[in-house]
Amino acid sequence: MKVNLTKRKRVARKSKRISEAIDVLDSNWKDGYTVPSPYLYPFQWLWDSGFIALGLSHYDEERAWSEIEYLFKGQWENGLIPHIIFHKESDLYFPGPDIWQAHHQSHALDIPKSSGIVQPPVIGFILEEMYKSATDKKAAREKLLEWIPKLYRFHSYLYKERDPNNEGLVYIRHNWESGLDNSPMWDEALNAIKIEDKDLSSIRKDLANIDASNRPTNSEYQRYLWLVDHFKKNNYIEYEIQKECPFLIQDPVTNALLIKSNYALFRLSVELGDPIDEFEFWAESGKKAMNSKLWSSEYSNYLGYNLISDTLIEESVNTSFMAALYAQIPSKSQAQEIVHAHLIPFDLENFYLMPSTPYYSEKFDPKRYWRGPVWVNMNWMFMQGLQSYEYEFWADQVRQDTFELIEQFGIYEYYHPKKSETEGCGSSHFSWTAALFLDLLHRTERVNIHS
Ligand code: 9WN
Repeated sequence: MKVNLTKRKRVARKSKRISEAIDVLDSNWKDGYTVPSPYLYPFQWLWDSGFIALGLSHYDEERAWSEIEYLFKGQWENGLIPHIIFHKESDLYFPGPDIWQAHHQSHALDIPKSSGIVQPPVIGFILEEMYKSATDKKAAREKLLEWIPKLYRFHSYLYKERDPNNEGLVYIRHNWESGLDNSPMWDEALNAIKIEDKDLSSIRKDLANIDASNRPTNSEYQRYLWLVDHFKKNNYIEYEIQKECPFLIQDPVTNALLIKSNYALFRLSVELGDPIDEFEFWAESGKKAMNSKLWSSEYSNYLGYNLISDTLIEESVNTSFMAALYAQIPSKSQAQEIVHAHLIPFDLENFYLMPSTPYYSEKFDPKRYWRGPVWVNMNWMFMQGLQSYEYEFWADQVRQDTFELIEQFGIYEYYHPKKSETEGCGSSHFSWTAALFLDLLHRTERVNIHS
């Protein structure tokens, strides 16, 4: 009897969250695209829109396609798809277009204005998912025919301009490009930037709504802006930026997701009858390079590589193996090492899977952004990665924890991982959490989503 009641309560809570998730996506919709958060992130973001489009595709395909189309509206002449597109004005976010000043560059667009950096290239594998579930395959094929060449230009830009030694691995030149903004992986490179201390609290907009303990620190933010300034001074010309950029890092997450997208785009190009072999070539060489250059058997993980100091970054964070498993980069035996090192000893009783930074790390900070909290997009990748290597038990644990966090604490940007202290952190009404919650329900429980 008790079991039934509990189950009934859970079902009620789940269906309440489903309608909340749809409300979040509806209210963050801006006539063509979705903002990640109504008050913290009021523009269109690259990898957010990928996850959001996938969630939308389960109940409003038209909006899902539009989400992607709006990203391409911001694509630069050199192929770069910016991490933020400022379609409409808003003074809720810093740094806005006036700080980036990217629209003055010959290879950028005047309208829409945008930032001048990228974010993880997720759109390739998102499009494959959307194509699989599309109800009107003919219309979907038409979109793909138009968009695959655009993604080809984006990936070509990455390999041509950001792989100076032709290794099959692209670099990021700003921590924001990784999507994992203040991960401890970036500390070493950022700390090498010498700055004069200046208080940014009056210009930062994030601190107006979010507790400072959840966000990057003042000195981190100063360094983020130093890099933006360096790009501006070099007119966003890649080879000029490279010359004196203190932050050039081969990041495991960016590369894993790029490889995943390359494989997906190769398969889609075959499906359309016009195979683009370069996608497969990039995917294969990237995979090899990740396993030879970035894999560390000491940490049973992929590490970042700092091209300035020419060393591996000795900072093993969970997000790296989560994305690598999703992209099926590790061999079976490497996957086994990952599970043995990071999951078998995991303290399931006290922590939710999977903190972004290990809870035993000195750098672990359970509320601060990418230095500890659980993020739904990373869990979503991790669960599928574990499934693909047939670690069903662990995949199920990740699935259950993700549902429990959302159902119990609400639709937040990220979550404090310690069970005795868990709460939703960062922004409430966060779009990708809502979208991937819907996708997970559809994917794992075959729930039909209706708006
Ligand atoms: C900078 C929008 C973005 C996410 C990133 C997340 C955060 C921005 C910020 O918000 O970054 O791009 O101002 O903190 O770290 O992953 O895409 O949701």
